[in-house]
Amino acid sequence: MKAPITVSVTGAAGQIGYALLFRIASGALFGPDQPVNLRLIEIEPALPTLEGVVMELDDCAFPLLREIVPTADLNEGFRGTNWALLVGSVPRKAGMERGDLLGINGKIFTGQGQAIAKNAASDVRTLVVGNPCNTNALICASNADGVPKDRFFAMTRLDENRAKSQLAKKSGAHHSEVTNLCIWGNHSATQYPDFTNAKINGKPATEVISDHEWLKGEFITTVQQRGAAIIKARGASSAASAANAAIDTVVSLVNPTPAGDWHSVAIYSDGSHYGIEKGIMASMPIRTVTNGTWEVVDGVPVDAFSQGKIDATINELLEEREAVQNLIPA
Ligand code: NAX
Repeated sequence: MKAPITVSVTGAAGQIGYALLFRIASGALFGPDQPVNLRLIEIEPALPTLEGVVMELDDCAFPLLREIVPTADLNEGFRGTNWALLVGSVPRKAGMERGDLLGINGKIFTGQGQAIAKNAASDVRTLVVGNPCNTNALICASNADGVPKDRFFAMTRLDENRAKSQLAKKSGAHHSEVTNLCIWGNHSATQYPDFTNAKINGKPATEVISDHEWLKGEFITTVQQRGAAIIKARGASSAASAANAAIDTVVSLVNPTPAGDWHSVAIYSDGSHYGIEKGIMASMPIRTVTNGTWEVVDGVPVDAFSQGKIDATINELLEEREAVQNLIPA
């Protein structure tokens, strides 16, 4: 039997947590022969709810699930962790400005970054889901002294999956036939789902879909506004699809990317790709080489239309960084 992989999940008693934990425990991240430990982190008031989730995990008797540790203590929660999935954050409340939200959540991620650096396994990788996820991930990475920046990621995979689904519906293809879909920039309403390089059954999406006005307009806004549309329809924000995207992200980071394709995830920009400034967490096309190594796919054509959209979303990330400068050690 293989040694277990330890996965820490913050916000474990929340709605994404509820959709995520049972899939991790059943083997969705690392396959059917890989045992897992779960370290579940919540704030004190949510511990009773978390206890109920733990009871349900127990009651599944998952063959792959070894240890479950529910805790409000960050040192305990990140001890020995190989994968930290940072889902928990404070939702935006009425009257709260964007800057307030950045500041409140930013403080959570300084502490979590420090605790990861102090307690996690030497191969730890961290995926931030809690919003504003790009800038939270930047704060976390910047406060995790000694952990290489290329081990931090922020989730834009839900946006990629949403975009693939929209292109599939429009073209009549199956969503599995849509490839090379990159989300650029921020996981926010400025994100750019790049249809200009997407392929459907190996052909450019712009050839398969002749309605270019739709691609440049409704397609982009549908993907950008999908989260809001789900809140309107369901009365609650996306949870199962977000959990699914977190699983897809990890699976794509531990398995080599199929030849010629890429996947979307926000990574720490080192300033050497696509003119994107150093020191922000920006989504771009990534390919995984081996479990633990990935690279930016360079040379993806960026036309003038795309460049305008990428500039807008990168500018937003720079503004967000400016707003939390005090939480990023020099
Ligand atoms: P919930 O409000 O259901 O759950 C959040 C949980 O986090 C709560 O149980 C809360 O007690 C916990 N929490 C708060 N502060 C914490 C802290 N300091 N340490 C540990 N736990 C803490 O939200 P849910 O629907 O699960 O969404 C979680 C986050 O994901 C939100 O920030 C949300 O905006 C974000 N999302 C990100 C997406 C993405 O694509 N990157 C898409 C879905 C989702 O909107």
